[in-house]
Amino acid sequence: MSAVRPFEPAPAGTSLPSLASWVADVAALTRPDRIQWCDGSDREYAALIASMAADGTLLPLNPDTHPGCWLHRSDPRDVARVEHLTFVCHADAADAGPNNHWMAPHAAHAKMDALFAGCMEGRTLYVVPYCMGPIGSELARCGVEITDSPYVVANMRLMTRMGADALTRIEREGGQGGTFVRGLHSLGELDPDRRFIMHFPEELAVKSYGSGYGGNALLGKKCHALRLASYQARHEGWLAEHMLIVGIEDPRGDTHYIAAAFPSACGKTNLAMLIPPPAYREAGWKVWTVGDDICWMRPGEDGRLWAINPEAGYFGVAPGTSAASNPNALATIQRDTIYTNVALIDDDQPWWEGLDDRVPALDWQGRPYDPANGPAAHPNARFTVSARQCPSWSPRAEDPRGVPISAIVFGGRRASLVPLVFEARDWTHGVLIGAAMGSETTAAATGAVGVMRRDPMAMKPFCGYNFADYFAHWLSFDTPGAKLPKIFHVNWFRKGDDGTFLWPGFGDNLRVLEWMIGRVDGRANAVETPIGYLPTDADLNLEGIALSGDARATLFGFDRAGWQAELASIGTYLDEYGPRMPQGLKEEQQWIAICLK
Ligand code: OXD
Ligand code: MN
Repeated sequence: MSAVRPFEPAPAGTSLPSLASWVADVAALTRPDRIQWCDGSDREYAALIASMAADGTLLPLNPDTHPGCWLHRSDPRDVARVEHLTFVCHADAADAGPNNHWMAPHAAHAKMDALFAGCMEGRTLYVVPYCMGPIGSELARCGVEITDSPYVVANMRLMTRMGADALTRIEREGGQGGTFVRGLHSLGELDPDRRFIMHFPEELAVKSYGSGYGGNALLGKKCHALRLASYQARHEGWLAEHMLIVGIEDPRGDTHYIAAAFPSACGKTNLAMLIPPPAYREAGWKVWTVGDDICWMRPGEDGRLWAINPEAGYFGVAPGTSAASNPNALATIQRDTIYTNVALIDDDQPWWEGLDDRVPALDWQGRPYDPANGPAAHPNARFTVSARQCPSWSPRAEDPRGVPISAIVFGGRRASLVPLVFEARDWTHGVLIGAAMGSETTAAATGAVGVMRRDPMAMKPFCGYNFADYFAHWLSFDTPGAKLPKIFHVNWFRKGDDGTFLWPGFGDNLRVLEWMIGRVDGRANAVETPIGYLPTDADLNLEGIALSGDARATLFGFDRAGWQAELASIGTYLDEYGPRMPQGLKEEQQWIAICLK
């Protein structure tokens, strides 16, 4: 055992008294050996990487094929988000809603502080100031994460604007009475029985203990940019959403920005980095990636919604990423990338299921690969990389004003019933479509995979307050003078009777986006049905893809009996929220149910 060192108070790494005293209080509780204020420099990143390489936290990958790339192997009990251990601690349980686990703030603080007591002995406490969004943007918001994990610090550097500039903004805003998100994280013992992710929206604070996994530990991402930000956004009149942002440039040079919400591991990164089919490329279509996971939107003076991606990097799912599914992602992660829980080829190249037909040598736990042990890469294996490395990266991602949103897309994995695409009649109908979203669960969270659950706006694990109030907040954007985006629903995952996917997906999804843009510009046709406007197969450009008559009928069809049952189930779901559920949404559901009779 290492000798107990006398505690040294934090050197004043900031001129902001509230930040200095918080760091000192945390240090007094957690008793680290040393405190490091992170400046976000290349030198600091290199030193962090070197220390993790020295103690085996990171393993070097093949420097010829993957320069600057590293592999981290997680504790096998710590590989995904833990929704059952994630709490939203409002003073009043009703404010958290049935969509969240709740604990009273005083009880949650007591529980967490007991875990944090002395937990950093022998470790370094890193103070990580960060900004979510371009540093100079009014839409951006700042936070400080305290962590004892150098892996978290290195990932935060890739995923956020982290370091000295963020600290300057925090100090300036603090001096003007502003505030910042306080995130406290420790790896603890990585014991699942001593693991909790607690959010305190009313205090703009997070306490996360016992996990090093991205969604639980990189506190700028899900904890700040979604759970706390959604709450903050409601009070400040904006939206914090689990959405990608992609720019679609047509052959005339006009770019429409689309925000799309899909549940975790349902292809947001692929859609954000889509490569147009050959004929579209030749015609001059281009795709620009602004963000792949989170979108903050606010009405501008012109009445449109303006959006930023609060993140600066991608924390993407590796399995399934290939030259066919997402060549841009593959090019992005060829260098300067941290891989987590992927397998290795015998020359230390990273590998995962779906990449290619090479045979891995070691699985994600470092064991000689044996198919009897399951997949070589963990199904939720990840890459962390700076967004700027993406060939389709949009310079507008740095625009402090953000980008104007033309269309919002909701979607999930639905093997049956839900057609390829349909359009909401108006904003209220669109909010209902988002509220009713359903999807089959994936490996991004622990628990059963492939079970259909309602995941409104893909925010089920991420909304920091009662969904009923959240839907009311969405509805409130429909004001006189607002020029709101059109709302659509897509389903790339419809299956035929033989269980195979009917729609080719990936680059061909641009055909669907082209129809949406046509609808936004008033050029494309659709048929009105009780569930919204549907294109016929003649309204989309399907040239060059093979779709049988049956596939067309299913993808563009509308099954009245099936939708009657779906609307009844949506009604039951909305009722779970009791009288807080906005009447306007219930009336919309009832109206569609009547139209379906
Ligand atoms: C993610 C997730 O990591 O949604 O983006 O789980
Ligand atoms: Mn996500």
